[in-house]
Amino acid sequence: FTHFAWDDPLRLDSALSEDERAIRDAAHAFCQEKLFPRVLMANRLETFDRAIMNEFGEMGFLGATLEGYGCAGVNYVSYGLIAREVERVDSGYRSAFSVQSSLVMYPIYAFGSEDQRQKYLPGLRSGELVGCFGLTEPDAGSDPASMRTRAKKVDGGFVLNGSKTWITNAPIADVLVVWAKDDAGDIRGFILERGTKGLAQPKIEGKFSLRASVTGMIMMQDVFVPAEAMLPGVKGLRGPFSCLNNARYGIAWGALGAAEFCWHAARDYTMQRMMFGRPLAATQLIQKKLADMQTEITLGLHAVLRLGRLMDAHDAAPEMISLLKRNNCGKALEIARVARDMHGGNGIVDEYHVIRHVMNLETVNTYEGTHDVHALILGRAQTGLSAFGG
Ligand code: TGC
Ligand code: FAD
Repeated sequence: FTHFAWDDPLRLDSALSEDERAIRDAAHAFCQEKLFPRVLMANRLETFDRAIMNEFGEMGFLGATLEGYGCAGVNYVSYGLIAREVERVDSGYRSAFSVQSSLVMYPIYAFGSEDQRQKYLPGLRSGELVGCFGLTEPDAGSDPASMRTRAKKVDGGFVLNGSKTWITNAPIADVLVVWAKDDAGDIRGFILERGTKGLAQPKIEGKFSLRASVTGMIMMQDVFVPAEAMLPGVKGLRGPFSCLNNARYGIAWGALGAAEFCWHAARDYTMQRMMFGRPLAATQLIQKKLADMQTEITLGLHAVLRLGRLMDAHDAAPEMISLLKRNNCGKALEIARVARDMHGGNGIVDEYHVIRHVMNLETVNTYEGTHDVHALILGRAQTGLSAFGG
């Protein structure tokens, strides 16, 4: 037998290519040196530093899996490794990265016209433009098929009416990918631009989760867009769900980055903390908790690496993504809560960072399909029976 590395028990490192390791290491260094120092105050003051989008662009993170238009063209495993490093710092920063990449650039790339790609992708790639993705509505969250936003055909284009809520980056977005039903009742994607008459992008205040990410609404009152603003390449729920497949995959990696931070913090803290005359880490209960964290994170990472390999081989099904989005977010949230407990009273202070991850992971467990909605997707896949509606 060879050496056992406690922090990489099943050798994820050796399952990566040289390029993937280099991308991971560069992402780790950037996130620790540039993002980590500003997250405490950003979270405390509920602010998002817009310059981070340009820095992501300089690092080649934005739309990294896309080919051309200045994008890096890396594989899905690398995309996941970047998400893990960004979320090791903060889920809100990973949100900004994944919305821009998977929910804004991807649909323009996959379903847009060549003119739309040329117009938007270079600016989104560099971070000069910020995008957002409007699917959820006040009365249509888990069930986007029941959306009320309408795009009415008029001379030369469409008029959009409706509202979207809980939209990451909406208040700072220059480019808004909005999903609406057309006159035939089919869901279509539209690219809206900031400043268009009738369009408002208010901020949602008072979040106790993802405070370092800006979240808002998209209000549309008789917003006219030319016919060329519609994404020509997709019709129906397949459009937004195709984007969600990629974003959910990234979240399955990212949530484990947050979990790893909490695990390492709990280990370090309990090694130092003396209670009853010995380090907390010398007690059986604490060691069991550390072993559970190590086990779940290791299993989750190897599972998501397998999924990444399948995605790179164009051999992945959406249910595989549901399985790991659900499991890894749920496990990460549980690990963060236990790590918070292991820090005792200090665990509620933001300077220890664990409570911030606990609060963030509540959102991560909810958005992009809640934990229970993904259970229903998996239940339907194994029984053939849909438990969603009536
Ligand atoms: P259903 O009958 O299942 O499907 C309707 C049509 O869509 C197709 N489809 C998919 N296509 C590609 N990928 C997938 N994952 C797909 N899932 C479904 C399907 O084939 C069908 O196509 P067609 O051509 O036959 O019409 O539709 P349903 O209405 O029964 O769906 C049920 C359910 C619950 C699975 C679905 O509504 C769902 O997933 N709900 C969750 C909603 C959600 O995830 N919202 C996310 C909003 S965006 C967000 O949260 C961003 S946060 C980002 C951040 O800050 O990081
Ligand atoms: P609901 O759908 O009302 O669900 C409430 C509860 O009911 C959940 O526990 C759910 O699991 C449960 N439930 C729902 N249906 C069933 C059922 N059939 N059976 C049993 N239980 C059920 N959306 C976007 O479009 N773009 C974004 O950029 C975006 N960013 C977000 C950022 C943040 C910070 C947050 C909090 C949300 C964001 N969302 C975004 C919205 C997110 O996707 C939704 O919140 C999520 O899909 C759940 O919808 P809901 O909040 O309306 O909850």
